[in-house]
Amino acid sequence: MIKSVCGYCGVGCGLEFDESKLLGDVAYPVNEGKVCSKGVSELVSIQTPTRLLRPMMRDTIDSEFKISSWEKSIQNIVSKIKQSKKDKVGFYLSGQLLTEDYYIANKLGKGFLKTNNVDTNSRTCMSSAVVAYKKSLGADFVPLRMKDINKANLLILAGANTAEAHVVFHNKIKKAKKQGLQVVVIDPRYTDTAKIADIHLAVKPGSDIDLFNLISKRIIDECLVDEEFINSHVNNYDLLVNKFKRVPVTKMLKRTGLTKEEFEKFWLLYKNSPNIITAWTMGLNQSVQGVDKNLALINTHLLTGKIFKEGNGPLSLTGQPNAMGGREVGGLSTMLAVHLGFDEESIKKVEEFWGVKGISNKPGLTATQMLEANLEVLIVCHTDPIYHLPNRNKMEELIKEIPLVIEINAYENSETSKFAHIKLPAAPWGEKEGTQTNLDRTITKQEKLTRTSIDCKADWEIFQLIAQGLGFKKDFNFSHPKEIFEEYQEMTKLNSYMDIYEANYDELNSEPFIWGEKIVENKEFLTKNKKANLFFVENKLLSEKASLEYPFILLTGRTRDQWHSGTKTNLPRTLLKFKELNFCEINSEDANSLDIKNGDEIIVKSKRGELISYAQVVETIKKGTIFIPVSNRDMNYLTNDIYDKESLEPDYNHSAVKIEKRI
Ligand SMILES: Nc1nc2c(c(=O)[nH]1)N[C@H]1C(S)=C(S)[C@@H](COP(=O)(O)OP(=O)(O)OC[C@H]3O[C@@H](n4cnc5c(=O)[nH]c(N)nc54)[C@H](O)[C@@H]3O)O[C@H]1N2
Ligand SMILES: Nc1nc2c(c(=O)[nH]1)N[C@H]1C(S)=C(S)[C@@H](COP(=O)(O)OP(=O)(O)OC[C@H]3O[C@@H](n4cnc5c(=O)[nH]c(N)nc54)[C@H](O)[C@@H]3O)O[C@H]1N2
Ligand code: SF4
Ligand SMILES: [Mo]
Repeated sequence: MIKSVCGYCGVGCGLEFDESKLLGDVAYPVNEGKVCSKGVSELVSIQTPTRLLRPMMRDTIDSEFKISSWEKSIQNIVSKIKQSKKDKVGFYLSGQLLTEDYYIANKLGKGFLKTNNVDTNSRTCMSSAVVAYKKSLGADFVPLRMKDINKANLLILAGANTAEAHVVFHNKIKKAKKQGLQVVVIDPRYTDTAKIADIHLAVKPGSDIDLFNLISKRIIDECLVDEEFINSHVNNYDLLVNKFKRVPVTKMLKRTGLTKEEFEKFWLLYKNSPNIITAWTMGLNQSVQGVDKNLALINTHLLTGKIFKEGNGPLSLTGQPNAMGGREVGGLSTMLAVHLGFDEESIKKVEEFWGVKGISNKPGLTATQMLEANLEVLIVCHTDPIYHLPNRNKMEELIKEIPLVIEINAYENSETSKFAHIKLPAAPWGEKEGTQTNLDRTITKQEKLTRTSIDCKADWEIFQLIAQGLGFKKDFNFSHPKEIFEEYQEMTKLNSYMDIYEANYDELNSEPFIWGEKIVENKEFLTKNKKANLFFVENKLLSEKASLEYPFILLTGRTRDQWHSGTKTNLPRTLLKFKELNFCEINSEDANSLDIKNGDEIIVKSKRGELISYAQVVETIKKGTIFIPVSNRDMNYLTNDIYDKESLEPDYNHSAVKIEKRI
C-alpha cells in the first residue's frame, strides 16, 4: 500500500493506493479517510486520450503542431531567451505545481536569469488574501487550522461555497454542527453550503465591506472590544474608532440589501458566540477591492481578540493544492523567496545562498500584467491563462503578439495551447513525486504511483533542462525532488519564522509537517513591532454597475465534481459529470420577464464579449444576478479586466451582462 495526497483542492486529503484503487487514508489527520469524487478518481484522469505525450512545435500559431524532440525544443527556448532582454521573459506558474517545481522555476528566474517576472495563477485567486494578511498580521500566514472549527461556536463563511469547493472540509463542518457549531453563510446565492447554514445572508454582490464594517461598528458601540488584547497586540485602534464614529450605518445596511431584522438576528448570534471563525474565499478575494474586503473581515477578529486563540480566527480557504507552498517558496513576482521581499538585506541573503550577484530589487510583472507587457518569451506551466484571465477577447489579441509562447502541460486541450509555439509534456499527478502545502500549513508529499509516461517529465525537470541549456549546470544539477526540497529547507533558515527545515521529506506522506505552530503558540504577530494592524476601509463601489443595457451582475464559481477548465475532470470515461457543465442560473422573476424557460438556449453578453449557455431557472439566486460555473470555458469572454490596485487580482465576480434568448 502506498500513501499519497490528493492534488486537487487546498484541503489536501490523504489517499491510499491499494491494488490499483485509491481510497481515503483513514490514518491521515486532515481527512480521516474521507475523500471526494475528484480525489478518488485522480488516477482515472491520467489515462485519457487527451494527455500530451510528446514535445510539439510549430513556427506560427496558424500552422499545425509537429512532434519535436526535447533537445530541439529546449534549444529553441534557450536561444530565444538568450536573445531577449531579461525583463521580457515571463514565467507564468500555478498553485497546482509542487514545491520543488516552484523552487527551481523561482531560482532560475529571479536568481539566475535576473528577472522577477515569476508569478502564478494564485494572482487570480489568493493574492488579495496574501496582501491583507501581510498588511494586518505582518506575514502571509494563516493563523489557525481547519480543525479549529471543532472548538468554535460560530463559523461564518463569506463568499465561500465549501460544499462544492472544499468538500471534505464541508463534511467536517457538518460533523461539527452536530456538536453545536452554528454556521452563517454570506453569499448572494443560496448555495449548497447555505443549505446547512443556521443563517444565510443573501447580500448584494460586492457589499461585504459594508457588512463587516457594520459588525465592527457594533463591536465598538456595544463595548465588545477586547481592550487588553488591543493594548498589547494591536496598532491603529484609536484611529479606527474615530473613523467609525462617522460611518453612514443606514446607507451601509442598504447597500448590503439585508433588512434590519436580518442583520439584528445575525448580530445576536454573533455577539453571543465566544469563539468565532470567519472563513472566506473567492467571493471576497476576486474583487477590485479584494484586499479591503479581507481587511474589513480581519478587523472584526482583531477588535475582539478572536485570533491566536483555539477556535478563533480569520481563515483564508486557499483553493489550489499548493498555492500555499508556492507562496512559501516565493513564487509571486512581488516577493523574492521564502517570504522575503526585495529589500537590500533580503537580496543579499538570497544572493549569498544561491551564489549569485545582481538580483533585481524591482518587483516583477504579475500574472495579470504579463500579457500586456510586450514579452518576448512567455513560459506557461500547469495553468491556462487564456481560459482563466478576464476579458478574454483582449487577452487573445495580446498573447498573439508574443513571439514565443511555451506551454508546459500534462494535457493537450487547454485554451492557451491554441496560442502556443512549443508544448512540453509534463508528468501529471501519480507519475511523479514531490511536496505541497495545504490551506492550513500542512506540508505533505504526493507519491509516484505509476511509471512516468515515456516522453513526459516532471515540471521541475523541465525547468532544470532550460536552466542547464542556459549554462547553469552546476546550480541546477538535481537528480531527485528530495534534493530540491532539502536545498529549499536550508533556504527557509534565511527567514526567522519559517521552521520548514524541521520537516522530514521521507515521512511527509504519512506524517505531514505543520509549519508555523510556534508562531501561533507564542501569539506573536509578524510585523515590525509584533502588533497587528487595524485598517479603516470603505466600500468604494468600484465594480462595473448594472445598467439599463446590461442589467445583470454575473457571478462565476465552482461545481463539486469539475476542476476549472476540466482537462482532468471533464472526461468521457469518468463519472465526474454529475452536474451540467454549461448552465446559467437565473432568478425565476427575471426569467419570466425575459420569457426564458428552464433549458432555453441563451446568449449572455457583456461590453467585452459573449457566450452561449442554457438557462437554469431557480429561486436560489438574488434577482438581478446570474451565475455561470467555471466549467464553462468561455466565461471570461464576459468578465471585466479591472484589478485590485494592491493585489492586482481581477474583479471576476461582478461584471454587468445582459441575456438574450436564442431563437
Ligand atoms: N471568471 C472566473 N475566472 C477565474 C476564476 C473564477 O472564479 N471566475 N477563478 C480563478 C482562479 S481562483 C483560479 S485558481 C484559476 C484557475 O485556472 P487555471 O489554472 O487556468 O485552470 P486549470 O484548469 O486548473 O488549469 C490547470 C492546467 O494544468 C494542466 N495540468 C494538469 N496536471 C499537470 C501537471 O502535472 N503539470 C503541468 N505542467 N500541467 C498540468 C491542466 O491540464 C490544465 O491545463 O482561474 C481563475 N479564473
Ligand atoms: N470542485 C472544485 N473545487 C475547487 C475548485 C474547482 O475548480 N472545482 N477550485 C479550487 C480553487 S482554485 C478555488 S480558488 C476554490 C474557490 O472556492 P470558493 O470561493 O468557495 O468557490 P466559488 O464557487 O468560486 O465560490 C465563491 C462564492 O462566492 C459567492 N460570491 C460572489 N460574489 C460575492 C460577493 O460579492 N460577496 C459574497 N459574500 N459572496 C460572493 C459566489 O456566489 C460563490 O458561491 O475552490 C477550490 N476547489
Ligand atoms: S476535498 Fe479536495 S483534497 Fe480532498 S479529495 Fe476532494 S478535491 Fe481532493
Ligand atoms: Mo483558485
